[in-house]
Amino acid sequence: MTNVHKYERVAAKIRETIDSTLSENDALPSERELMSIHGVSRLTVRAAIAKLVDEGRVYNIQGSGTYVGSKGMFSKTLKLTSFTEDMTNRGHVPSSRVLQAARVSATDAIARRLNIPAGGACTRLRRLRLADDDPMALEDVYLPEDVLPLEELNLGRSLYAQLADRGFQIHRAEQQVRAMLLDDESCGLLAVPAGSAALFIERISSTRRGRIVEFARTMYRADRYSFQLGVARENGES
Ligand code: 16G
Repeated sequence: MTNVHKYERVAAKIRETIDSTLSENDALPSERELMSIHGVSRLTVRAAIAKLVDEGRVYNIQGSGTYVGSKGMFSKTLKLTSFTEDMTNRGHVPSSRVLQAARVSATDAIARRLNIPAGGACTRLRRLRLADDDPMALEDVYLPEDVLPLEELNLGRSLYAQLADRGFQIHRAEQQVRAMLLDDESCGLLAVPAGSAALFIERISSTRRGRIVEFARTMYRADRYSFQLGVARENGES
């Protein structure tokens, strides 16, 4: 059996333990204990934990250990992923309700972000994004028309998969994260009480060659999403 299968098997066992016996913020057994419980190497334990961190199931505190994350919460990491990938990695079924798909002229603000002339043609796609039929996020995406014209947009398919097929594999993104109050319409769509807050992420994504291919604004339900990021001191600081 290869290592890949082994760490996934260990991750599945740890998931079962979390679901059946542990609560939020409880500590997982130490690395050494997990090695002996599952009869695997440190490397395999680390790979299993890394997978669970990615899934938002657990979080690490350096020098202390690994702890159970909030149940029912999705933790977004710094990995560049699509909604479809995020949800499938966590074992949920993603779907979307299309609220708008249109050809629009870029306002100054949108044009600046996409690095196209003001008034330039864009494809706009607004979707309610769901996991297992539960509303999770409201997403409004603008793409330069030559990247993905409306006539070629497949509304039922992952946007990133379509971009990759067209040779626009997303390589990096600039993101801004902030809190935002949702208006009544958005609260209705997301099935949250009026006046609820959202975790708001703006993303400008580009290809390896530096071509900007999307400007996306996503409002995540604040009761279901957190944002996980590692921070470190610059070299030389203590
Ligand atoms: C994510 C991206 C969004 C992208 C979408 C594509 C963030 C903050 N945003 O929601 O920029 O347009 O995925 O999803 O992660 P899709 O490939 O499932 O259609």
